[in-house]
Amino acid sequence: MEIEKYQIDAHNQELETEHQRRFDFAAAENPQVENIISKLIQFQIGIPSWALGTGGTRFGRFSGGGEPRSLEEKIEDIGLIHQLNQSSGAVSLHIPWDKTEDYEGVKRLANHHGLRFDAMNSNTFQDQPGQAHSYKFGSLQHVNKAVRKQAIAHNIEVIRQGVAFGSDALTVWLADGSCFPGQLNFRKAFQNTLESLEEIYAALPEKWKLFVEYKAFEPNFYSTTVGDWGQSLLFANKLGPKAYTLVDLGHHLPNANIEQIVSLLLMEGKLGGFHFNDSKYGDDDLTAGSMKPYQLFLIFNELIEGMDAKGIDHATGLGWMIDASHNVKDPLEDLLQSVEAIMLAYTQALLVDKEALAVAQQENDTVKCQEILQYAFRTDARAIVQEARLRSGGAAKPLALYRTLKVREKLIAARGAKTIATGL
Ligand SMILES: [Mn+2]
Repeated sequence: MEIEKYQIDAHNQELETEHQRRFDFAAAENPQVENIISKLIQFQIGIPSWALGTGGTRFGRFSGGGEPRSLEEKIEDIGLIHQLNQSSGAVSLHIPWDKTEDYEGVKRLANHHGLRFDAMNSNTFQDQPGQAHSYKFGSLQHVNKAVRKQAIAHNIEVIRQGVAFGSDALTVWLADGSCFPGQLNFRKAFQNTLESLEEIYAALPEKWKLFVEYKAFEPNFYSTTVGDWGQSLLFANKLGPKAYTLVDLGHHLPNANIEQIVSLLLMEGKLGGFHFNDSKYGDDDLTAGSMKPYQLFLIFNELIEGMDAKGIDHATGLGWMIDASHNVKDPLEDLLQSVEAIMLAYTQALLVDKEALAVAQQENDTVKCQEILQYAFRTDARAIVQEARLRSGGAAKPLALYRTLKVREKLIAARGAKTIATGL
């Protein structure tokens, strides 16, 4: 289904007086507001194809109904989100969950919804039917070269499919590691992984990027072969200029200072992409900004500082993607909330008085540094984000309109209550 333009217009008209009053106040308070709005309009966040169905846990999965049954329906769902918020103009695909033979048809559909193809994701953390070798003991790190070759071939196949879609990046996340001390020779596991990644890297087309994603633990519980940003950066540096580290917010040990990691990776020119989510304990994959909105703001503050220092374009310099999936929310409502939280954190970080902060840092005025950051963080940026969305043709309040139009009910009527999206 698609939302009609007149429905968005009617919704916006109803809220116009209230919005204008709130935006006028925000504009008066923040003289740089036009500059911020033009950045917000450019800023697009990739939606992962696997977040459109209800995620499961190892204990169970509770389908919400009306989930997309095909790649085409996933693209349509992202199109709905993008129609409402105008900030979700990209899709991140996962192979083999999103396998198709009709590349042109899928591209046409994405184009119709104003979507481009963000990084492709390979999968060597599950065995697929008919596969010769098992990934039970790893893929690119495996002690058996035949298993490594199979995993390399899969990644190269994902690149081939990505080329057909018009994507320009491959994200490699490995479940490789070990569950018990002594199970693995760390050095050999690293070297096998590096050799495998080198073969994948050699298959990258011109202008493609390889994102090496790290994760502290799970599914392996003793060691992970790409376990933290140091290991990812080692791989990226050894591979070459097309290889970058990808930071997933949920892939750190508790209380890790992610904003500092981001800052240093940017300094090294090795931060390639981002997976937004939030967590309380580990890789919880919760809605971005739902637990630690201040951390999200601090991360954006470092991102902007680092990108500006290097002259990197905010919208196109890095891959911005959501990676979330959980059990209890309507996935489309969850994604609308995540994108809103990301846009708010980005806006608040743009509001930071960077010159004053640099002076306060130079003077060791710790109190002032905190005041400057928290002044921006405590600014109500909602009307600014809303204004950017309205100027792009989106809805004043995407979530409210989604509910008013009974989108989920219509999806269930069209697709059925028992549909289950492919993926986790
Ligand atoms: Mn991720």
